[in-house]
Amino acid sequence: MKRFRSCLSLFVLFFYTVEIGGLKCSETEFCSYLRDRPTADIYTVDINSIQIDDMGIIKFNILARIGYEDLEVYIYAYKDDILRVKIKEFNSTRFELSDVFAGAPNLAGVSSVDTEAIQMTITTNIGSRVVVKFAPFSLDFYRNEILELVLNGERLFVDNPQNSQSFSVGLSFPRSDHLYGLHEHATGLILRRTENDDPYRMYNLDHAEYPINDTASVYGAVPFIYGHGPEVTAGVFLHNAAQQFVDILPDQMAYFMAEAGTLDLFVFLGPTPAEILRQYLLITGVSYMPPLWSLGYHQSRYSYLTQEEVKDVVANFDNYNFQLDAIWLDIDHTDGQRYFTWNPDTFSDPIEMQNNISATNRKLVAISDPHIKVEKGYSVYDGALENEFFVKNSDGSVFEGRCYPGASSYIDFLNPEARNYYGGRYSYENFPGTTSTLAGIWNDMNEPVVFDLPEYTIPGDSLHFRNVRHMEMHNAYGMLHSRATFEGMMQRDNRTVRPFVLSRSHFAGSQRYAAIWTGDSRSTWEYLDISYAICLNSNLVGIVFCGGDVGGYAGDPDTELYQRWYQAGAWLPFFRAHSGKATPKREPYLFPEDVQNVIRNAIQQRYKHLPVWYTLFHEYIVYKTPLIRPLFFHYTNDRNVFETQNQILVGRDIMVRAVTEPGVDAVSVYFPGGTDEYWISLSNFEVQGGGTYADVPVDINSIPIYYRAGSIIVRKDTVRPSTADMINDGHTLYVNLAPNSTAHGTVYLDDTTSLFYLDYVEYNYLSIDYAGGEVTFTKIDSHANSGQFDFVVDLVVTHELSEMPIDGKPGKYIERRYTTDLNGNLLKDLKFNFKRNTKLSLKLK
Ligand code: NBV
Repeated sequence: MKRFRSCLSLFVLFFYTVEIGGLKCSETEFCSYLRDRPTADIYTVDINSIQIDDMGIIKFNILARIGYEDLEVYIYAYKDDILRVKIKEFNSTRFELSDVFAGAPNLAGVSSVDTEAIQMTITTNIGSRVVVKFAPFSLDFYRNEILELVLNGERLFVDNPQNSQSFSVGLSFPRSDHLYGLHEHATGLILRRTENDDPYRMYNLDHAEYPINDTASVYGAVPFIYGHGPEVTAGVFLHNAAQQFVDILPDQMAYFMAEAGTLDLFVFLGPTPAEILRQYLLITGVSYMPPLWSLGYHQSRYSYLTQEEVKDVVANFDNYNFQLDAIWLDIDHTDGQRYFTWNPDTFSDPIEMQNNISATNRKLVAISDPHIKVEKGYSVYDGALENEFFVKNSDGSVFEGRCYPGASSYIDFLNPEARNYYGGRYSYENFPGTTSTLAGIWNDMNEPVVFDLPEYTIPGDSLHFRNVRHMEMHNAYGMLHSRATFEGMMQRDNRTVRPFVLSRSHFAGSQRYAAIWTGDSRSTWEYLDISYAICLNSNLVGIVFCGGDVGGYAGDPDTELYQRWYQAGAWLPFFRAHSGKATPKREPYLFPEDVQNVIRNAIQQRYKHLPVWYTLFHEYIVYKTPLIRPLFFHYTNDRNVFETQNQILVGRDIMVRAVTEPGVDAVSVYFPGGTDEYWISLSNFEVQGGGTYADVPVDINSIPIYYRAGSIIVRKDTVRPSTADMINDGHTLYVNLAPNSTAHGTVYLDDTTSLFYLDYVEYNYLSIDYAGGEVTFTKIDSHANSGQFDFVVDLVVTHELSEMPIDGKPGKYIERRYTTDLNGNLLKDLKFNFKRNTKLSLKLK
């Protein structure tokens, strides 16, 4: 049997990258049962059971038809137009997740409950209403008299004919044109109808070279969905980490079918996409500021095989003048895939290698997967075994499955002590050969992957902490892995340095700990294109630090695709080139000079806009706005943009049109906004008006980028090898005047690496406003200790509309450059200090 197993795993390994597909609904018991079930009104409200406690939590029972089980319903009204509905059996034994919450949501209370013969109307203290229909049972959610969401009683099934704890619920969004969210899938920005297809699957799996346009699950799952129409946006989060399938049905209905866990729904009443995301992030949290270096360019490969090769790659980036912030180590740096060790032959002096990297101002990121080699004497294994920190089989023995190191056990990240133990492995003492230059960790294979088992993952009946079955928490495993890593790295440096973690598997709440990437793509145009849609969606569900492997993971991109990938990748939040084992080497300096130039420019564009990315991160943390945004996020009532996915907004003011099609000499661009919105092209002096389309000529040297008129874009234009080399550089302000000759922007500054911005409020956040030849800087957070963060401006560039676009003909703008103020002082000598000042201004000459 043993021999058969290992042959099997070799076979599995061989087909590993192409074979993993995942089950269809019809191949899983719970989904085929729930999906084919005819609608039925099973429940009526027991009017005598209605109770409201002191906190304003409403509870009542719903009585089932004969043959079904009665249930209890809880309704909570939270501040900020958030409602919550929990439905479960009396004395429910269902698993209730808790690790997703960033903090306890604040109850808002209820101002009135009006009970009539057929329904009860709950009015919350903030004015939203829930109408509970008694017979048959259903729930209607209103904000400002607009019916935004309906929980359909006829699609509510919480009975357990197979004793499986599965359940289903139908939610419709009556005011929506489209549904969005349910990250992560490769079907594009909008969720498509599935009644003639397979439902969207939410089950984290290693899905290498995932088919595009398929509703199969990929690596992450965030069961959060938006319904958006011109008038209003509503959102729902199913707070449940078990496997789910979701059908998208007529009338904008999402029919959730879950394998296990509790039916626990958060309802967000918006009314805008920005409000929906803010409401969701109030519950699930946001990240710390990332270290600035992590927003730079990353170079990776499976694998850089020796310490010499690593040093050589970094040296070549300098020799060929490519900017770079981090070099990555894939699994081959370890001693036989024993994480927290080094291969003694190929990485014999890791400290010297890190010192060498550090001397160039770069960082190192190393991979660390959750499978732990079964081997007595391997200290990570021994410690976890002794403390019972591994996932167990249903009979209580330690679970073992095959992964890269051979027989492996899996850390039980649901157990806080196991997380602590694992996190502690990252200390300098427990991970010998590491220095602070190893500033980031990459958590891969954390769906988690087990090679020799069905669906390449841990069986559902395996046991976690407190006997929670794996099936109940499966989708949260990777999130908890990255949490352990993040907390371990934070501890390693005694909370003096911001850690950076990249995680492949992710779930609601992952944004607090890790960046994500779009996994094992292929080097084809379709995968470049879909990386935009996937990252737009991840931004919509709050996991904002997202990117794709630049160049594609598997295969060998032709030079056109390769260049386009760099140009597009530079505008996604996480910017890393990575490639698979079998691919030819493709570091940018290996290409002919003309290709190098294009790539160099794309990377430089990224570095020039780093103040924009950094400020956006601060604004994400404070205002809960995503870094990149689909156009409908701001142009909420323009139906032309509801499906746009290769054209994105970076923040509010930069619009990027990725070129994701080969051989084109023009691409179609839509300019959103009303007649008072104008878009200023960065590649020529043209201006386009809101609400128009244009075929914009492109060549290989750049992609269409626009600044919004009325914005101030803060850049650092001096080209330096890495972000650390740019710290003392002054800024360039690009002042894009609106027709009324004003413009506005913001900038955030701090020390770029520590937590002093949080612990000692040491940062500077400025509003920058232009009017009448004068730029005014105003401190936004008056309480911040901003004394050490002088704002230095080397150059001001104004873009002034000189000819308005008419009848599809682009307008023109004039560019002026200012290096001195009105008194003839060089701008770069003026340092705007905010120790005592809250407002300073600069008059331009
Ligand atoms: O660690 C090797 C690879 C990694 O390069 C890739 O980015 C991951 O998505 N990893 C998957 C393991 C499986 C490779 C076939």
